[in-house]
Amino acid sequence: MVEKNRKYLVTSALPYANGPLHIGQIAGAYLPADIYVRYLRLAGADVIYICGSDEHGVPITVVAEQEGMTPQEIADKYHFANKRAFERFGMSFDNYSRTSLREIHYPLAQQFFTELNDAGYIIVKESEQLYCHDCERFLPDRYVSGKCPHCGAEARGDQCDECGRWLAALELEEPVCKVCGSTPEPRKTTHWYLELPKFADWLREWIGTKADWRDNVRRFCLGWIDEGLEDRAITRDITWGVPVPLPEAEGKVLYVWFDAPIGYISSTIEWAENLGEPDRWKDYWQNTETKMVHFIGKDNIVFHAIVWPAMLHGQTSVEYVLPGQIPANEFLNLEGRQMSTSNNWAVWLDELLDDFPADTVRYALTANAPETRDSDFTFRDFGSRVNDELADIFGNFINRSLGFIARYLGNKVPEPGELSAQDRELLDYVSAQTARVSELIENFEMKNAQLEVMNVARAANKYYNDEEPWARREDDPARCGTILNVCCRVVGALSTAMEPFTPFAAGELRRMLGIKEALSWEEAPGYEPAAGAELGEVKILVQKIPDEEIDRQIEKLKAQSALADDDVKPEEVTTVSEVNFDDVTKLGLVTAKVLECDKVEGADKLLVMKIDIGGEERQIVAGIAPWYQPEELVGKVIVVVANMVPATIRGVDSRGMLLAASVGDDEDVRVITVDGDVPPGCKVT
Ligand code: B3M
Ligand code: ZN
Repeated sequence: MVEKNRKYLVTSALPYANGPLHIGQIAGAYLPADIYVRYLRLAGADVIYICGSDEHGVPITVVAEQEGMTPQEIADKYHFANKRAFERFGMSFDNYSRTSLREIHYPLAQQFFTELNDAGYIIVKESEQLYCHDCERFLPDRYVSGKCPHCGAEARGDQCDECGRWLAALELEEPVCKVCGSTPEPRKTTHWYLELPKFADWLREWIGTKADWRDNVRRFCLGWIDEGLEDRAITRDITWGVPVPLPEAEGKVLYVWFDAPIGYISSTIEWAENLGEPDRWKDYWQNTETKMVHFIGKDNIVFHAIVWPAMLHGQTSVEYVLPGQIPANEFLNLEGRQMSTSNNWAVWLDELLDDFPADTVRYALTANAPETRDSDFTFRDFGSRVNDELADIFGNFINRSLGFIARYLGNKVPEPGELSAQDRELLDYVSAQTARVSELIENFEMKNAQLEVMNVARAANKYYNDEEPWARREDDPARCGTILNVCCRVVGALSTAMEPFTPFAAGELRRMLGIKEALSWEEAPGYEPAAGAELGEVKILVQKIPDEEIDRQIEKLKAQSALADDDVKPEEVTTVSEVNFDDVTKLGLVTAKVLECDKVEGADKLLVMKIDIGGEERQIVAGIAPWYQPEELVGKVIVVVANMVPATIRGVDSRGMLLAASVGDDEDVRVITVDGDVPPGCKVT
């Protein structure tokens, strides 16, 4: 239930102003937040929705160097472009600011630093940083790439996208300067470090109270704290950013992840100033009763759930509100592969909106939202979501019911007679669904929420079919009028229920019904239009997308991408149905050590191996001979399904199955091995 005497402060991650927005970002941190906020407003909550561009640090300077512009020019270019794209998409920010806002953001970020420093949470250390001799400069963050020391994936100097860890450039294995390609070397420099270990106990206790956080966020944080928090450098040797407010730190700026979240506050201050009530921001930020909700993608969890709360907690002059919820979404893939801006394997929001109405994009992204696991956007799925669901179910109901009134009933809301059991059943369902949708949205289940709203439109279509108003028009006009009156009520309810998801269509519904101000969440299900009121002109609500248009989009994506044609096989994307935790544990996955391995005579694909699964020896057969010599596997710790039904393969007994990754169409097959020194027989989940 929305708490009406409480303030809500909702944010979406501040996107870097270093490139256009793609739909993966939108599905993760923006659209779900906009749904939440639009709902809260309709439900009567006191809510502000804050965002802005993240304009500092290496993410900006790297692109500036690539494009031969100054960092400020890059920030200007993408700040305004992204702001505009968000507007076209129907994002309803109360304020969209930027962190290069000198008058507000700089002093506030510096104050955060100073207070933490004065309170003894910051320590200055001389340490080695990577330095490029050819470029004659230090290489912070994204100026370096190399291998992640934790998972071995190719990582940037600030973070590993693969395992989500926050890294220091110096930790990378085989580092390379991204500017000139040479190998950088460590050199001494001085930096200021946030002493995270001092917050560990407090953080553990605080996160312990967050029983309602999503599992992925809680587990990730507690894991991080248990691994042991480290001091983290919060200054950098570059010139673009907020200067470190210490005379001895000349030439250094605050690390972008230090100043970025403070941007949430400075954006709120700007909002208050624009309102002419400059202190109004304090009602939200300096109020521990505020419910603060940060929508982010999963790669930003550590900064929002660990570093940022520590920064807020460490302030001494005021008590700030702490994050109440951090709905972190998983990633959206594209046509079966990871979205990649460097390979141009991405769909840019602005370009998509040139070709399709915002509501269709919003609908399809929510229907396929990466809420609890990664999901996949495909253009075919986009087409069928729009055509078979949004147009055929929602659009169709509106069109046929209001169209009927326009054609046969003088385009006026008909007089209702006594309501039948069927009428009441439908209207009760609308009420019950409205309540259900509230619950889902408040639980950040936007995908299910949208599905339940669509179920209202489904039920309304069925009602319309069953009641057959067209068949009663001549011999029972009163009943016909009642049916259409009931339909108008449902259209009214939908004009509010659809508002968070498809705000443009919702506005159209209001226009057709002559509703000036959106109906509140509370009043919408009981909406009764005034009989005799004239309706607006009925227009088709959702245009279908022709197949050729979908083909064109797929071709365009292939053509723009730097990937080889063969790598792009959109039609072959396999989608798997969702499983729950129990399904996974049923598998009986354990680690196993390969003791012996041999070819199977007369079967050129098979290898037979003796494995140790923890005090028990087993024989298994695996079809991996084309890709492995037997001796390569001996001694490796692999993962097997230990509870496979026993089988005899080419006359050889097999009691288990090993896991392997198939690259391409079995062009290569790689056996899954275990990172680190793990004994056989460990449970794998
Ligand atoms: N700019 C990373 C990102 O755009 C970063 C978020 C800042 S939120 C305070 O994903
Ligand atoms: Zn990693």
